[in-house]
Amino acid sequence: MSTTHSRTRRIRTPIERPEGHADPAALRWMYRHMALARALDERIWQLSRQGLVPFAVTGRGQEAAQVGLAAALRPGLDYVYAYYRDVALVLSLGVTAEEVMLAAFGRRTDPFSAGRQMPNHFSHARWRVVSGSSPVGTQIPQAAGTALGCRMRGEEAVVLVTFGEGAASEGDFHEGLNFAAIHRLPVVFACENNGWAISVPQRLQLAGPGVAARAAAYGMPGHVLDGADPLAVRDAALEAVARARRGDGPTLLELKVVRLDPHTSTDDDRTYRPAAEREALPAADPLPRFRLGLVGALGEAEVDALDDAIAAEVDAAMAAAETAPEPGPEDLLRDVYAS
Ligand SMILES: Cc1ncc(C[n+]2csc(CCOP(=O)(O)OP(=O)(O)O)c2C)c(N)n1
Repeated sequence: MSTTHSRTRRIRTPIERPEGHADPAALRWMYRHMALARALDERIWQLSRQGLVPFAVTGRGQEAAQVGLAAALRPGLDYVYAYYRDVALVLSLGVTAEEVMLAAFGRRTDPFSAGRQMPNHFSHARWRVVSGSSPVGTQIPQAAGTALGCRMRGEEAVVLVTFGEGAASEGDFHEGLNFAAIHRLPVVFACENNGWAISVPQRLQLAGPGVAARAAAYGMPGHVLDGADPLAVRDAALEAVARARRGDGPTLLELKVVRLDPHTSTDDDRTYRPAAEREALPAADPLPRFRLGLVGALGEAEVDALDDAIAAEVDAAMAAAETAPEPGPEDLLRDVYAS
């Protein structure tokens, strides 16, 4: 399948195509963003426990699925509606560790919202990460609308929108998918299904076989994927993106992932998550598994060096964010109203 377009050839997709699964540069790129997201999440969680940042929500366990999605996009040309667990996704697009830290600390130079939004409400004009709202699922019809806008303007962009399986129970899900399918809009709907919506397990969220099974009713392809396998996710996302760019319409992907942490830093999942499930989480963690494969491809020394560089990057990001200025009253309405 070819996804190269003459009009956009100057844009380099993070993972050059066509290429084999074992391409070391692609594996290294994936690991770097998975591990950087993990290290950032863990540091921000610690900072929340120390009272230095107000709140933390992590994507731990979902990183592999996210780098797989990002690998199929053209950063800066395609639009992305990321949700609050998508640290690895936005880092893979070009957002920096420092920018994520600035948002965690709520600083004026936080590019997502100048310190006015909750952490992980990603928004970045350069990388076309579109501002989202906290009500879950609202991004889904917005993504369909953006795709319609792209078509009306003659832009070749594809829109990726991510959300949890809990958000897929909102009416917004139906409206967004139905509209996008009818108008064959270039959208990739990606449900990162971690089995929980705060304390609500999947069995109390949906009675059918899963989220992707609904795709047939909308008249679009739906695929269930192992979200711990970034290469499988990338390949499915490439197919979905190619279909969207051809004008054949949207695709629904359901990526089975795990949520390694409580819902947020203000949640205690021991109150509702069975002990057996919590104990089984480390074995389902995609990161050590992927690291093992990378050591096989690159050697231990190179992967260790990569880990060291990531740790240093997180230290530097934290130091820069800690000393960055707070927003002031004059920032309150910045970018809120058109002048
Ligand atoms: C419309 C709406 N209802 C409830 C909430 C409170 N809330 C925030 S996150 C969340 C869970 C969403 O679960 P899911 O979509 O599965 O994503 P996950 O957090 O598991 O990744 C809920 C209920 C909200 N933000 N918006």
